[in-house]
Amino acid sequence: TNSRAWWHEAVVYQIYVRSFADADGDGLGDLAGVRSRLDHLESLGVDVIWLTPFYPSPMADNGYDVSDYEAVDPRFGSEGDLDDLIADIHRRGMRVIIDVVLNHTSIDHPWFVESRSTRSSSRRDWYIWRPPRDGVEPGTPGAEPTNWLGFFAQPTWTYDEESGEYYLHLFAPEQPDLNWENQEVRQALYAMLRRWLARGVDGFRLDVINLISKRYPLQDVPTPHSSHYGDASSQYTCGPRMLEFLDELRDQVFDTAEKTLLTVGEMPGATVEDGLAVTGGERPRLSMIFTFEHMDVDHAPGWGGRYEPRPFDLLALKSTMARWQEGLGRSGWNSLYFGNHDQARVASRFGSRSPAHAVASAKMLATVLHLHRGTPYVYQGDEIGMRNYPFASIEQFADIDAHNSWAYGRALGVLPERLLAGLRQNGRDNARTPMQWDASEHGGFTTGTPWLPLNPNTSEVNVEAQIDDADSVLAHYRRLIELRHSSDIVVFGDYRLLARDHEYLYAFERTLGDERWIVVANFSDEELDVAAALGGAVGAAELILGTHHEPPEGAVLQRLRPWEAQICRVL
Ligand code: TEU
Repeated sequence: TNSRAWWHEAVVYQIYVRSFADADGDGLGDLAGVRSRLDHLESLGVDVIWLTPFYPSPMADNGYDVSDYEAVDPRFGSEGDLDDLIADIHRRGMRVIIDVVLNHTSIDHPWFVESRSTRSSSRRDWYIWRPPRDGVEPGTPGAEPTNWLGFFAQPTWTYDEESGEYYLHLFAPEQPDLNWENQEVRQALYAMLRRWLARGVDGFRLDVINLISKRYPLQDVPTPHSSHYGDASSQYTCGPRMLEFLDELRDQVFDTAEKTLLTVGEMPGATVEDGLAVTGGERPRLSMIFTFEHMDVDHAPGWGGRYEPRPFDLLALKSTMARWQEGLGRSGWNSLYFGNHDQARVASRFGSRSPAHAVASAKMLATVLHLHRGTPYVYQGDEIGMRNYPFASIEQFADIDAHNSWAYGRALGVLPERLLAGLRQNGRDNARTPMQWDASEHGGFTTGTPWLPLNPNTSEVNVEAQIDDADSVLAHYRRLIELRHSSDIVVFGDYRLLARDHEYLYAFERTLGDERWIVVANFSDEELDVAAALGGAVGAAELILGTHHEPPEGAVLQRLRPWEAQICRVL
C-alpha cells in the first residue's frame, strides 16, 4: 500500500439527496433535510458523507444531467444551505465529498446550448458531433454515425435537425457526452473542480470517469441478430487516453488541494488491471474506484443482463471479491460496496428470502462487506436493513432506465411479465424509495407527498424502531464501524479467502503481524458446520463480534445458525 491516508481508515455514507430527508415538504429530499439528520450519521460513526448531485438539472436522470456544475438546484435548497451543510459536517468532525459528472452534461447546460446552436459555434467541438450515415435518411433508425446501444437501452446518438448532425450520448439523449479530446473542455472542468475545493469539499465521487476517453475513429460494433444496435463498451471503457486524463486531473486539481482528498472513480467494466493502474503505483491517480463485477453475480451475462435476473451465486460473489482483494492487495486500494442508488437493495438480492431471517441476513451481509480490506460505503437505508419495493406495474417506476428498458424489451417481443419481474428484482428505484426514519405515514421523510412511495415495510423497518435496540441492524452497523476504527487489522490486514468452493459459507482470514482473524458467514436458512467446511485446523479462537444476540453455544467457528456471521480472533 502507498503511504497511509485518512481515507484508508474511513467509512463513507452515501446520501441520495432526493430520497433522504425533506425539510420543506415538497416531497423531494433536500440539503436542509440532510442537515437536520446529521445526528444519525454522527452516531453511526461514519467519517465521510457522499452527496449525490444537487446541482441545477432538468432531472432527466435525477440530477446526473447537470445544467450548472457550480450551483444548487432550488428544489434541493440554496447556496447558503449547502455552505451551512458543509460547515456542519466539518464541525461534527466528518468530511464531505461531492458527486461530479464529468463525462456528460445536461442538454440544458450553456456549453451544450452553444455547441448545438450552429456547426460553426466555437463550442461545437466541446461535444461529439458526427454527420448522419451516408445513404440513410437522417433521423431514421440506421442513420446514426455508429450502431452503438447506450446504457439506458437506446441508441447513443440523437439527431439535431437544425444543425444536421448527430451528437453522442452514452446515457440519455438529455446527457450529451463532453469531448475530452478538446483541452479547453478539460481545463474548464478542472477549473470548476478547483473552485469546489476552495469551497471546502474533501473530495469527489467521479461519475463514470472511465468512460471519458473514446476510441477513435468511432466505429460500428457487432450486433446480435435481434437488434440494429450492439454493445459498444469496448469502444469507450477505460479508453486509450484515460490514464493520461486522470494524470492531468491529479496534477492540475487533486494535488493542488491543501488537504488530502478522497477521490473515488465510478468505473463500470473496469478490470483488476485497470484498478491497479488507477489506484496503485507511486502516484495513485485516484484513492479508489467502484468496480461492478460483484454486482453482476445475479444478472444474466452480457449487455442488459441486469433485468434478466439469475439466482444469487455465492461462489461467483466470493471469487470476484477475492480476485479484487488479491489483485489490489499489494499496491492499490479497494472500495467496498454492496449497494448504491443504481442497485437493488442488497438485503433483497443476497439475503434470505424468509422474513424470519431478514434482520440476521442484513447484519451478516454488512459483516462480510466491512471485514474486507478497503474503504466501506454504506448506502442510505442499508444500515436499517431496507429492502426492495414491491413494484406491481411499470407505471410505478420513475427511473428513465426502467422505462427505456421496458420499451426496448417490449419492442424485441419480451413478455411484460418477464420484464416486470426483472425490474422488480433489479430496478434502480428499489434503492431510491425514501429513507425510513419512523413508523409514521411517510416514514418521517416528508410532510408532503413523497416523490416515490415509502416501502410498505416502513412500519417495522425504520430508524426510530432501531435506535435504542442493541440487537438491531443499526446497532450492528455501529459496532462494525467502531471495530474498523479501533483495529488496524480490519483496515490493513492481508486478506485470504477460505473454503472457496463451499456453496453457503463465506469464510476468510485477515492477518497483520502475529494477529489472525477469521470471519465466517452462513448464507443459508439452515445450520452450517463450519469446522467441517474449514477442514478442522483452526484452533482456539475468541468471538470479537457476531450477528446474533445469543452467543454461539460452545466454541466459535464450529456451527453457524442461519445467516449468522462470526468475527473471531485466533488465539
Ligand atoms: O452510473 C453509471 C452506471 O454504469 C450504471 O450503474 C447505470 O446506472 C446502469 O448501468 C444503468 O443500467 C452513474 C450514476 O451512478 C447513475 O445514477 C447515472 O444514471 C449514470 O452514471 C449516468 O450519469
